[in-house]
This record gives sequence, C-alpha cells and structure tokens, in this order.
Amino acid sequence: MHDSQVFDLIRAETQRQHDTLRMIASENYVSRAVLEATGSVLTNKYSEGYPGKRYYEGQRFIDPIEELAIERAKSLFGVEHANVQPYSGSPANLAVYLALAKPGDTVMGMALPMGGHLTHGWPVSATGAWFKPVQYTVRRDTGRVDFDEVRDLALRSRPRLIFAGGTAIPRTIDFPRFAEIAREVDAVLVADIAHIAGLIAGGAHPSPVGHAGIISTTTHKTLRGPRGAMLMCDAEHAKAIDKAVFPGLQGGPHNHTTAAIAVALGEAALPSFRVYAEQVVANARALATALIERGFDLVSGGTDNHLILLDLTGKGIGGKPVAKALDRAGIETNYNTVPYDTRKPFDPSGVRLGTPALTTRGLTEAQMPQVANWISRAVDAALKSDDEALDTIAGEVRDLLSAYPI
Ligand code: DSN
Repeated sequence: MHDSQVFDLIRAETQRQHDTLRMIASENYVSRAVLEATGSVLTNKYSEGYPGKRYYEGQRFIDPIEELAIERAKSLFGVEHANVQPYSGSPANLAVYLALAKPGDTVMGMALPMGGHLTHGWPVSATGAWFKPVQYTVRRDTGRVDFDEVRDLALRSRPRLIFAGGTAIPRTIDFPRFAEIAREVDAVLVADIAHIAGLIAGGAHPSPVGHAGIISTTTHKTLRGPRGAMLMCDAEHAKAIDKAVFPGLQGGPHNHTTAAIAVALGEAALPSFRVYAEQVVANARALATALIERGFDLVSGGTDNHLILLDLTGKGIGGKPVAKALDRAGIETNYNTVPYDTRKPFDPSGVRLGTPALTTRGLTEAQMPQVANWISRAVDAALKSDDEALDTIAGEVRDLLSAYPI
C-alpha cells in the first residue's frame, strides 16, 4: 500500500525543517545513518530481557546491537554500566525512582519554573504525586542555583534522591557541589544530563561521572541520536537499574532505537563531534552577546551551554505571542516560564532558545548577530501585530538556510 497522505505530510515536514531556523533547545538533526537505523526492520522484533537473557528467540543480531550500544555508551561517557532501553527521558527517570526509592520517600529536584523537569518531583507529575517532593530554586539576583538553599533543604528533609539538571538551565551544572551535599545527607545524586549529554561527550561541559551515582539522559538532544534514553551508573546500582527498566517498568526494548543510539554514540566518539559540541556553545555565547546588545534580558545574564532563556518582561509582551511570531518568521522556539514568573505557565514571560540544531546545520558565530537581529525584529513586529514584517523575515531565513542543506 502507498499511503500518500502520510508520505506527503512527512515530505512537507522535511521541507519545513529545511526552511526553518530550528531553535528549540532540545531538538537537533540526526545523521542519515541514525535515521536509517531508526527506520530499519529492527522495529519488527520483540526482545524482552537483556543480551544473552531474552524471553523471545531470534536474537542473534539484536544482542550484538544492544551490546554495541552499551559498550559505546560506557566508553564514551566513562561509566561502569549503561542501560540503553528506556523509551525516553521520563520513563528513564521513573526507573530511577523504582530502583532506588519507595512511594512516599522524600526526593529533591529543581522546581519546574526554575528550569527543572517535571519528573524531578513537580506536583503534576507522578513523581510529585507518589513521592514527597522538595524543590530547590535559583537565586532571584543571579538566576543560578543557590547551594546554601540546596544544602539547607537537604539537611532538613533528608531526601533519598537529589536530581541535578533540568530543561531550562543556561549555566554549567556544578556536579561536585551537588555530590558533596548528597554525600552529607546520604542521598543518591541523579544527574539528569538530557540537555547537555552531547556537550559532555564532546568535552564542552564537565561530566558528572565520579560525582553522581546515577546518570540519566535522553539521546536526541545535544547528543544527536534518535528519540530514546539511557541510564548510566556505577556497578553498585547496575542490577537495581536494569531490574527497574525491565521488568519493572517496560516491556520489549525498541530495537530500532537501540541500533540508532549505537550509531549516534559511534558518531559522538569522533573528533568532529568535539568540534560540533564546542561550536554549539560558541554559537550560544555569540547569540547571547548579540541579544544583550539589542536590549534583551537573559535569565542569569547569559549562557555557558547551548541554551538561552529570554525574559521578555521588560519588552511588554509575553513569551507565547513572541514564540508564535517567531514561528511565522521561520524561527522555531518554545515559550517558557522564567524563574519567579508572574505570568501563567501557558502564557509565561520567557522564550527558550537553543543552538544545537543550527550548529548541526553548519551555522557559526558569524551568523549569530543576524539571528539576534531577526529575533529582535520579530519581537517588534509581534508588538505591532505586523504579519508582513514576520513574513519578510521568514523569507530572509529561508534564503540563508538554502546555503546550509540538512
Ligand atoms: N521536552 C524536553 C525539553 O524540551 O527540554 C524536556 O523533557
């Protein structure tokens, strides 16, 4: 059967991804090899269990694929154990809870509006409902984690788990500092490196290895792999983590994803990946400087990584209308809360920007003033409801990107 309806939609999305400056901080472009592995016959196969210990026959090619992914993860990140089966970031984090905590235990993480993740104990998440969450913040004056507060909260609440990491953190995560506090209260430190895994692999962000007992990551953000996740840990936690992922939480692993993770990890071990990771950060820094020059407020005053959080409070417009205007202008972002936001999460004050995808596309610091200029013009156009100006920007974006094929 030829399904032209779906085919046409996929083709249109391919074109959209080509013509758009994709600046959602958690997105990227994968290589053709990753794409091909993801779309392979491995999707046909059930493989509950782990290599050498499966509940279904016919695993003679699946086992070495999963072993390859595991070995590559161990070698790339320098960890003792890796589980490559979690379906995505939230299930990976749930497996950590299942492995190491009991319902009702106290767990600590960064509050969602401060840059944390839902699964770090935010009340609307199962992790907030089934566990007793304690949430740390960032300082109002610096936009950075206040370790005095983290230590204070930890000493008072004695959490079982402490999560470090999140979804809207523009600054380097101080894993040794978190580890010191976790040790003091006998908690397990969980480093959620979903956003920065590619930067860590490429040497552009310090690694949590040696500091965190558990490392959780998705594989599709800066790491540039398929939609998936991994849990990495020291030998002490290996058995509990594997048991929690399967049979605790999941059924059969998605073998096509496992193969694509193996491919992505192979790519991330190449010298060219280090160049990419450094360029992601250099682009974000150059963009932050250019935005500040154009009068934008950035949470924490800048960035150390791939991510910038615009605080639009001073511009007199919310994040949502700006994200929508940027989308019309061919610049894809997401509206986001900023720390201590006075607006609602569905219409917050911020817009989150990221440089991984445009770096993969080949853009460098040289284009960042132009990108900042487009963003600034789009905000002005949004304030005046000037759709024509937004369409003009979209044309200019398309022109630039035509020189950078996917
Ligand atoms: N959805 C991811 C992000 O955009 O950061 C977090 O889960």
